[in-house]
Amino acid sequence: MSRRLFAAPLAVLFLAAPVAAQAPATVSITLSNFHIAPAPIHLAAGQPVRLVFTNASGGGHDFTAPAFFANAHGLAGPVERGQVELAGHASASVTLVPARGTYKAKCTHFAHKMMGMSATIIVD
Ligand SMILES: [Cu+2]
Repeated sequence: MSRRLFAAPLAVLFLAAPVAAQAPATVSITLSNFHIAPAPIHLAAGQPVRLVFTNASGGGHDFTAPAFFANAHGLAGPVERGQVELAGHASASVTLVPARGTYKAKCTHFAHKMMGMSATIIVD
């Protein structure tokens, strides 16, 4: 058997490894009574990112941004109908590649947006 047959698959593994090992940047988003931080949420277009949502309060909140999640690629995590639901003191992690644009985010629990739970997501 020639050496060339072994060399080709090894070269592919070698080239693929650095890309696979590259972890996405982490951006922390905190929900509390009655605030979403940071505001605005600033992300880089086309760059994979891990969003870590933390509910700092005892009551439930959600992070609702249907257009933001619908336009993103490679979404992985507990997003249902454009929404991440967080019970008191819960956290959740969502990985995605955001698409360029400006999006609105809010909490849809009764009157929470009115009390301050909204944010703008700027992807550029
Ligand atoms: Cu809320």
